[in-house]
Amino acid sequence: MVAVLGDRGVLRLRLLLSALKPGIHVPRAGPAAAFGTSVTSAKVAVNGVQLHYQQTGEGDHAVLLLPGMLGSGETDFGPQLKNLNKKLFTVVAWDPRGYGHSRPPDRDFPADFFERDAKDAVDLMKALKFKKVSLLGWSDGAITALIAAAKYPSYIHKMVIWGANAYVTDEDSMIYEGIRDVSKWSERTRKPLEALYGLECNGMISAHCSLCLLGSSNSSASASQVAGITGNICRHLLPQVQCPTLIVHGEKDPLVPRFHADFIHEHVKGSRLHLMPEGKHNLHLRFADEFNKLAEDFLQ
Ligand code: TYC
Ligand code: MN
Repeated sequence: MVAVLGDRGVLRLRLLLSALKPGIHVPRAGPAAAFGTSVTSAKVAVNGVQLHYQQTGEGDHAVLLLPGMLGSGETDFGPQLKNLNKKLFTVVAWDPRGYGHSRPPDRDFPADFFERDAKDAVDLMKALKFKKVSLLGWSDGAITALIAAAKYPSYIHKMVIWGANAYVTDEDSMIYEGIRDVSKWSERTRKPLEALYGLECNGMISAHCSLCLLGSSNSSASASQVAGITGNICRHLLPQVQCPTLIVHGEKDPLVPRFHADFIHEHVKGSRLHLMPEGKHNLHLRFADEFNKLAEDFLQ
């Protein structure tokens, strides 16, 4: 794993692991929380599971925040729940099934897990009675957002995505192999995930990796067969996206090379690409104010 990466790979891995550390925890709304700034937390039955979400703001414009692999609203979107404009937006951050507080059930990774997440996300917002929503998706959440926008175009208003890859190359596979073994992660990165998921997180990351490592010579044949189209995640769906789309890319992202953002930009009609020269994978946490302003301006 780490040995496979070489020096440059080890450096990127280290950068990645620092990017994976959880964001700011948003406290649950207490009875004394000031009106208009509180973050509420609830569960609703969607497609046979209890999906957990956090909600804040009272604006007319509904925005769904979609977290990354193993992520949840509270670990991935602290600064967005806290600071996105609450007069303009009603912000919902969801925990996909099997992640965060949307458990049980334990997470599984069928071949179509991104499509399943996309349907769950849309059906969650419909269950909450939103007529139309915008999406802010990070990494796996950005892939989910792309699929949702392609498959349910009439329901999606606008979309901001960052850290997505629509397909997998050998370079991606090498990066991915490097993060697969959780026991090699730093304690600081490993502990919060183990606190949330126990030792399950090993199996979860491994299962997620098996399905996404389709371009890798190390990937098992069965994983490629399960997912059907070698190396593809959602590239075939990009031409179907109809909503205004902003792609943000951190030029120092150690996990997702620039060509992925360029590819999505090229294949999503009318999309805009915004580069953040100092941004890494977690640019919305590290440069939260800049990111929030960018997203707010685009959504309006
Ligand atoms: N999509 C993963 C996430 O949600 C991160 C990741 C990106 C992993 C690219 C591997 O090749 C990869 N955190
Ligand atoms: Mn919690």
